[in-house]
Amino acid sequence: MLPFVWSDDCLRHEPDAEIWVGTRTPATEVPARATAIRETLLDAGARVVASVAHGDSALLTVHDRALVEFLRGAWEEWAAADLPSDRVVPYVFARSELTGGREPAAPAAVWARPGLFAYDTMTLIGPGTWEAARAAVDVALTAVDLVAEGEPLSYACCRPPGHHVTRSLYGGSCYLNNTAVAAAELVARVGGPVAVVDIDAHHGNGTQEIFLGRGDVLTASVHVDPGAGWFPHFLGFPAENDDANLNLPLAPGTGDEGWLAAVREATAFAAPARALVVALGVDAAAGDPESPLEVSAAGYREAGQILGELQLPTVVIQEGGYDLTTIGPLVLETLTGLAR
Ligand code: SP5
Ligand code: ZN
Repeated sequence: MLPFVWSDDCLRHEPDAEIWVGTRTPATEVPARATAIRETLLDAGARVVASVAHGDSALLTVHDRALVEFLRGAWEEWAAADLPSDRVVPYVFARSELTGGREPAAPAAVWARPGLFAYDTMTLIGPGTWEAARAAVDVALTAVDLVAEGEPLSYACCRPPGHHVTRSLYGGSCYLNNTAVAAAELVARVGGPVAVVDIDAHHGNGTQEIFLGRGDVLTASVHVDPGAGWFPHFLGFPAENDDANLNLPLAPGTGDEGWLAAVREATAFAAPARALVVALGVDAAAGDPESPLEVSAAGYREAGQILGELQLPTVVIQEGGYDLTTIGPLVLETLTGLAR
């Protein structure tokens, strides 16, 4: 039976809202996503493995210490400042061009600090955000442990997601890059190269940036074309491709056939690897409120099969997927395909 790793602490992040075009809109990355997946997997007979606490060493191989320490203390510092917002949200951004590439000064105002680390206004921090984000890293590392100890396949049922976080910046509903931590740890445990195949509907820009030029982690991402107006907007194009990175942007409305062809291409790119990380977002599915890719449940099962044919030790990390009625079944379909 497939082992899936779980921590109740992943439920502690309740963003409540996203600030989008200056407006407070309801949060899409909610705790019920994880509980819905958990219910479906338990009903299907999967085996739950309790997450084990890990130190920060793997985390600090992929993220700057300054980002980690900011996230660790951000809510406490914000709450103590008695501000009129109940979530940490940036209002100024320390763009490197603003300071001519020099290090920006450490701002005296608490409300200016998020602008050193955030790249959007959608990714709010509140009580429990740090605990959940850090717990998600532990879930991912526990899933790596299972595979390093001989399981052919493990699944990290974690949130908040991570693939949009770069070495030093958070955004896209993500705080710590669980997928990147898992890939880096697999390199250390199994040996490189390790491949990340990201089938979330959005480009895995953070993972791409973290492993750029490293050579020991291959990154491939299948996603809705940012050039058609989709997050992360500035990245995810074929122009970023090289020997170790493959972007496969797809037009809105692509559907199973085109999406699976791209998944096959990404999988072939991953073939030289000794271990595989699947960044599993199920937001490419038809009916998902956050993407227009129109993939079916059968498509997700086939994607799992295609990835499974690599016959590599495989760690699956949960990324996006926002339709609460289908998120569990879509994850189960993918894992079932992978396990065949
Ligand atoms: C991990 C993941 O799937 N992150 C996706 C983040 C992209 N969110 C983009 C949201 C763009 C505007 N949303 C409008 C608000 C509707 N609720
Ligand atoms: Zn996504």
